[in-house]
Amino acid sequence: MSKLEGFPKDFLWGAATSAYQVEGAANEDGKGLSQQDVINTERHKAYGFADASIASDHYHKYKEDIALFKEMGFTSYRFSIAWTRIFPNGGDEVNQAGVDFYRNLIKECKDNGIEPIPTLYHYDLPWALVEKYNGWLSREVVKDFEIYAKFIINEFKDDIKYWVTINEQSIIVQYWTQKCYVPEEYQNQNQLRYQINHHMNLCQAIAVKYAHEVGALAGPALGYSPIYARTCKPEDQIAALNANDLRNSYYLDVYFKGYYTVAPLTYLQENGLAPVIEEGDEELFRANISDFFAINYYDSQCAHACPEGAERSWSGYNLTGKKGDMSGFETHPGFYQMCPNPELDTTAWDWAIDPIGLEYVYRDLYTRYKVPFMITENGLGAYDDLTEDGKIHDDYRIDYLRAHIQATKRAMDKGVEVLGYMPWSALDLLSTSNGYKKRYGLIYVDRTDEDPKECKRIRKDSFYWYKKVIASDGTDL
Ligand code: BGP
Repeated sequence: MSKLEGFPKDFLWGAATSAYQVEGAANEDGKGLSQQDVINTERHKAYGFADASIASDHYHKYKEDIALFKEMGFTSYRFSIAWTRIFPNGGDEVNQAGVDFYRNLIKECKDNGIEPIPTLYHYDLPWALVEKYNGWLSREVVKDFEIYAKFIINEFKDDIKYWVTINEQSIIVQYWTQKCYVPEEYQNQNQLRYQINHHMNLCQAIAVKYAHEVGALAGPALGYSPIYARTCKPEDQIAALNANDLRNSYYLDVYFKGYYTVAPLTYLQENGLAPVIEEGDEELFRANISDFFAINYYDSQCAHACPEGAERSWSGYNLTGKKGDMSGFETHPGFYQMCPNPELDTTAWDWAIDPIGLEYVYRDLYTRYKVPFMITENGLGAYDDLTEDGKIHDDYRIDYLRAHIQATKRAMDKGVEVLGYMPWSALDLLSTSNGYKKRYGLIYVDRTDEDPKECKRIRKDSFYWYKKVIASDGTDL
């Protein structure tokens, strides 16, 4: 087979955002509070990060933003729908203004030749459901999600071809109190991490079912990092396999094969961490297999063997943006321990930079699952400086994106099916872990954590670069 010259003509070039991180207008037009409105006000403010009330003001500026996307040549835009705009309190009482907002957003995309790719759920559960039954901790959430998913998929059945179901379940398990509101009395019950994930698996299968009923395609977005062994010692290789099984395959096997991967499930059972699975749950998974895999790729990870006697711990954070300030590494005694990779450079927040890791992911997963991929996140979180003459010279971001586009091309040249590339993020937005200090956008949003100012949009150097990339079908990198 001859190598593709550029990317295919119908390749979906674009970028991504999520509702609570970009929209703002948190209390406008009938929107209900989401758990992220509360988490960001209560906890993140303590670190000096902005909350979600204004964010990047996309709610009011979406037309201006889509005009900028068109200028870059986007043919796709991945955004998420805020459940609380549609059903402010969960349940079934529709807020028409919320439906209208997304109808207008979708129309604006289509009028500008941009394929709208919505995510159903990106961390922002209605707060009313947390108050009612502790949100994701309870299986009751599945009924509310079903009402929401069925409604919205039907509402936009004529406009949406690809539905991204749930964003980053594996990251939710890792960082459960940041991504879900977990009342303090439950925060030491780690089995609940996997129970929440099980409830999400049921929701994601239900979303796939409704998407299929209207002839659309659906797939999950998972934060996916390949895991290397720290050394070639057999003990470290097994540890890396264990980590890969628990942090990656445990999710993908449910989405694409309809069952939980046996080794990690056994490990969870032996350690009192396994979810309660009811009769019929796995049948639901098997009846509703996803069509594509939406990959959120930022970094690769590394693991080594871990003695039985070690203390269990979960993934740490770097809240300062100073290299080496990571608060800890996930440790599962007798199974694996995560660690930095001595071979790779990192971002200021300790995320390993590894474009070859993306090529590895494509190749490995295409061999194992043979489904099409789309990149729904990929990007470099960095401090950006606005120069006195109003420019952002983000050559570091261009280098990062270029290398990952090249990795995508190498995988496609080996026959891997990739539908599109939507890096994180279209414009600067509220980072889930670091407010506005850490930026990802192709478009600069002129605000700080402390001062939202006017949220003026400024084209970064990466904006002009990406425009050229798209115009040349990915040949002018
Ligand atoms: C992913 C999320 C996004 C996004 C990104 C960067 O996990 O899906 O919502 O924010 O990571 O992470 P952060 O904002 O923590 O830097």
